[in-house]
This record gives sequence, structure tokens and C-alpha cells, in this order.
Amino acid sequence: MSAVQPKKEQPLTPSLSQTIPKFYFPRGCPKANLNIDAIISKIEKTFSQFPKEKATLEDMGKVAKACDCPLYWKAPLFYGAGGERTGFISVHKFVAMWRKILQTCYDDAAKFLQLLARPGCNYLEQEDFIPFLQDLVNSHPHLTFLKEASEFHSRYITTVVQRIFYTVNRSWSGKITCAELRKSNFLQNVVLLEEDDINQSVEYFSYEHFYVIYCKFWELDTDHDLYIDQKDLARHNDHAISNRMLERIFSGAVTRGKKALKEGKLNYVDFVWFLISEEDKRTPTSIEYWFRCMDLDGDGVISMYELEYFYEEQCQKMESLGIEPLPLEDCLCQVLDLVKPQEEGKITLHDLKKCKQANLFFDTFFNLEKYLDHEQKDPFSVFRVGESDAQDISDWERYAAEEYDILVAEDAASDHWNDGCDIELNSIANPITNEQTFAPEKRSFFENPHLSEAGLEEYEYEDDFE
Ligand SMILES: [Ca+2]
Ligand SMILES: [Ca+2]
Repeated sequence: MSAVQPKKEQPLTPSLSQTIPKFYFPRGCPKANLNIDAIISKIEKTFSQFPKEKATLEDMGKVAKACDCPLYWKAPLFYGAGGERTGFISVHKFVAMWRKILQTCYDDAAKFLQLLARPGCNYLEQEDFIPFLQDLVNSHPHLTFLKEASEFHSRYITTVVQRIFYTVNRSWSGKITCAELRKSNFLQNVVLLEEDDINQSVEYFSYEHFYVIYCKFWELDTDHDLYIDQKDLARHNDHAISNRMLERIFSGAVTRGKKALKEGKLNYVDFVWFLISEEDKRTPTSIEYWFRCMDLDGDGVISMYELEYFYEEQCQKMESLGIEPLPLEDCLCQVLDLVKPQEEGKITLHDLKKCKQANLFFDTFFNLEKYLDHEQKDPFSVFRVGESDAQDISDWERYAAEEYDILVAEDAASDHWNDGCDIELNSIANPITNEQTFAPEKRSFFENPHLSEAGLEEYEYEDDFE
């Protein structure tokens, strides 16, 4: 026995350990020659412009610049230094905070996370983004038209938070880690907020996209209690989604609002995830969303039995429309040819992500309208679209742009000023031409009793994030 025992590990000699470069930097890779004192003196100089060397939130744009940070880091910098307690930060407090961050966080992802996270946390939860986004709503030039519509602030913020988690939180844990933040393009999008039209941020901040999502929800939520049941959701896109799939969604396979779901309802947050997944079935999160729904027994693969279960309803629907459906065997042949699963008869998440045409696969099994659309197209053109990774715009972007145009056109065509929501919703669609629509007599939507009961003037984030 003793003969095969490995040699006792020899401690590395100091000279050897020094020659092995450190390669794992959870807080970013330290930069050589970072002159912290020079940065601090630049910050002190900036603070010296403020009365008593104290900065309010309004002053923080200048401080962010002195820190070499993007402009919209101003609120995270303010709150990160404890500004919410007193309404201002002293130069000493700020410098102490920033010096510590420079000494311990070496890249933007680490710094941003440190500023936003609760003390002692190394991840970001949904609520952590609220002060940052509230400041964006309050101060971004493209959102100033929202100023008077404070009821909309929380809806916009809720939507953006969901979109951040949808794209960045790849683990679905509800906790964004530094690695997830670093891997995502979120912080680049924050940089671009400074110069670009906010609607260019098609993954996170677009106001137009929020507007489309919210209007779509409002249409389904006929009693405007901010919950929708299965019958409400069935009306989405004129009953395009199959009942069996709706049942899966309402069974809680993918939803996050546990409380609402008990009463058989989805809340607005659930709807944001649903709509983005439904209108773009090619993103990793969307593929995971629908995969969970189709994996009825939760064993991590979609079996032929599960495909048959969903296809059965599609066949019945087609027959009732006078369309002859493809027999199950032929349909399975087709999709297996499309997905090319590694293991015969079992479709994994990996197979679907690899095949690049998960949208065709999913629509075949639960969205008849889109399935028939795909079928009508020249199969070669479908193939080409699916093959090309270098698409200019995503399916979601195309959908949102089209729907936005329709909503704005409806607004232009509509002269029923007492039509409640439609008018007010639509009037904020086009802030530049509709600046006058916030006149008090036209604010019926905001005074909707249901909304007041829901306490929207106090942001009901808890409801959204339950
Ligand atoms: Ca409702
Ligand atoms: Ca399964």
C-alpha cells in the first residue's frame, strides 16, 4: 500500500508560486498602475464645487464622470455611498466608499454589482435594480414625458427589471452573479443610454417595447386588476396558443408569481416572460421556457409521447378548420430531421439550442397560426432564415416594432377621447408629438379606480416580484 501512496505534496517554493500567473479573478482582473490617489484627487476637486462639499443625487452626474463611470451609474454611486439616508453624500464618505471599491473590484461588472447589491451579497436581486431604474426614469431625456405619469414608472421599471433577468440571469436563480453580469451586454447597454435613443436598447430599456408589452397585457386584462386567467391568455393572438400549452403555463411550469398562480392567474411579470418567449423562440431563455413547458414529466428530455400529446390538439384544431393535418409519424420525422437529436427519440435542451430553428419546432406543437405560417413559406427560405446567425434583428424586435406601429396608428385613428386606457396609453406612445396629453382633463386612465386600489402611486414592486 505504502508503495503506491503519492508523494506528500511539496509546498510551492515562493519563487515558483510567483511565476504562476493568477488566472481566476472573481472580482475582475486587477489593472497594473492604477493610480488611485490621482482618481481620488479628481473626485475631491469635483466635490469642491458643491456647497459644503456635499453632493445631492442631482450632482452625481459630475461625480460619475470624475470616477470615469458611465453617466447612469450616478444613482448606484449615490446609494452605494449611503446617500438615501441623508439625501446627500459628503466628500469623505464618498471617497472612502470609492477607494474601497477601486481596491477590491477590478472591472465594471464587479464595481456595478458592489454598488447595487445589499451589503454582504455577491449577487443582485430584482429589487436591487429599482433605485438605478427610478433615477433613469427621473432623469433620462427620453423619459421625461413620463414624469407626470408616475403610475407608469413602476410598470416601466418592472418591465425593464424582468427583461434584465430574462437576458442576464441565465441560471434562472433570481440572483444575478458577477459572472453573469460580466458575460452579458447589460453594462454596455447602460453606457449607450448616455448617447443613444433609449429605444435603441432593444433588449432592456426600450420604452417602445415596454409600451407594446404593457398594452398587450392591458388588452387581455379586461377587468384591469393586473391579473389574467387562462381564458384571458387564450385570447392572445386570437387563440393561437393551444389549450394544452396554456394549461402547462398555468400549472406553474415556468411562472414566477406563486401567490397569483394559486388562484389560477398570472401577474404582469409572468406575462412579460410569456410574451417575450412567445414572440421570439430562438433565444436561450425562450428555448428553456418552452422546453420546461413541453417536458411534462420533468425528466429533462422531450419524449415522443410528449410530442404526441401536444400534436394531438393541433391535429384536432386543423381538422376543425378543414385543413388536413400531417399524420403524427410524418410530423415526427420532419421535426426529428430538423432537430437531429443526439439520442434517438429524446430531444434535449442542447439539441434544440444547437438546431437554430427551435421556433419551427415549438410552433409545430402549440402555436397553430405560426405553424401554418411556416408551412406556407418556401421551405428553402425558412431554412435560410433559420441558418443565418447574422440576422439583423431578432424575432422579438420585429414583433415589437410592428406592434408598436399598429398601436400608434390606432391612436392616430382613434378620436374616442373618453375611451379610458387606450387614449392615455397611446398618448404616451408618442411623447414628442403628444406632450399636451397630460392635461388633467385627459387623465382618466391614471385615475382609474382599480388602479388606485392597487396602490400604484406607491410602487407595488413586491406584487410584481412575488
Ligand atoms: Ca384581470
Ligand atoms: Ca419528458
